[in-house]
Amino acid sequence: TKPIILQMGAYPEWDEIPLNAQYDVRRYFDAADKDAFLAEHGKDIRAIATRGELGATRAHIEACPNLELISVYGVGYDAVDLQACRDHGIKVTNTPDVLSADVADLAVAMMLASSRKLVEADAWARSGDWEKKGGFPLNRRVWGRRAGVLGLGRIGHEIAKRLAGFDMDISYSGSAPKDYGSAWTFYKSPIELAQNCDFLFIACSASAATRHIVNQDVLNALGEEGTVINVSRASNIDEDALIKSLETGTIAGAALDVFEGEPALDPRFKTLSNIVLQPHCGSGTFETRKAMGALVRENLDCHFAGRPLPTQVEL
Ligand code: 8YV
Repeated sequence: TKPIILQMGAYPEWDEIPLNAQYDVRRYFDAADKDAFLAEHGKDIRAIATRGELGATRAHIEACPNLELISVYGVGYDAVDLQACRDHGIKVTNTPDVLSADVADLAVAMMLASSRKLVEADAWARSGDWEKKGGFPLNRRVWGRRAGVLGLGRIGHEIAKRLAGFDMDISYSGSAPKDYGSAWTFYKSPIELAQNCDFLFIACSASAATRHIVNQDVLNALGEEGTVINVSRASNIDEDALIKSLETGTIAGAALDVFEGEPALDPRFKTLSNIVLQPHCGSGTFETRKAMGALVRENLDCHFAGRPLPTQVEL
């Protein structure tokens, strides 16, 4: 008999097919009455397959008394209640590394789009403004300017490597300096980092400790020439302070792939002109999503075969 797993959100067809071949999958996201569904299936569930943004709450976890593992499709596992996992001895896996380069590519694209006004320039050419009004208004250069990376982990390192190709002056912040044998400057505090950069990339993993790490003080330190680029989690920025800073010109702009309450955005984001919006698609390439799906299954398969988990999260 196949192990019974609870699936929290939809996966692409190329993941659904092998997952359903290997496991008896109970589709939580299809259930009309979620509580009744959990009450009926909870005791049979041995693993949860979820997505980064969906995670699993304490209520989900405690509704499954025979749960052993939560396999997350995503590097970020902040939406999983880790304390509940510790309390009940449940293992957690994620999908690190396979997505870092794609997320870094998007972060750099967002910097370019924001500074060189790609979206507006496309509209200028498309709408006929070019013929009617003449050349597109000038914008700010990217190369040679100062970049700060908050969180030089796997994704942050990929971002910094790419920015080096733009001859940027690169600094970073995090819990401790990293030894990459490079000339990148370490600043202990996010405020110092913001004071010393034009483009502030947020690439740290999200936890209670990093909640609103980019607050009003950090935005003030970034200043009116500065742009925030967030490819991590919305909780790493005080969104209200960010919106006010964009409205008043305290900072120059923002490029965001993540939002509080996504996919429903704070409506103020939709009216701001100094902002680039992305619908949480940093890892959204066929190549990476296939690798993520494969890793979700590999962790499940290893668990049920009694083999070491390839990418277990330390709890
Ligand atoms: C995914 C992510 O969009 O890896 C993460 O933490 O947020 C993204 O890669 C998401 O987890 C897919 O559901």
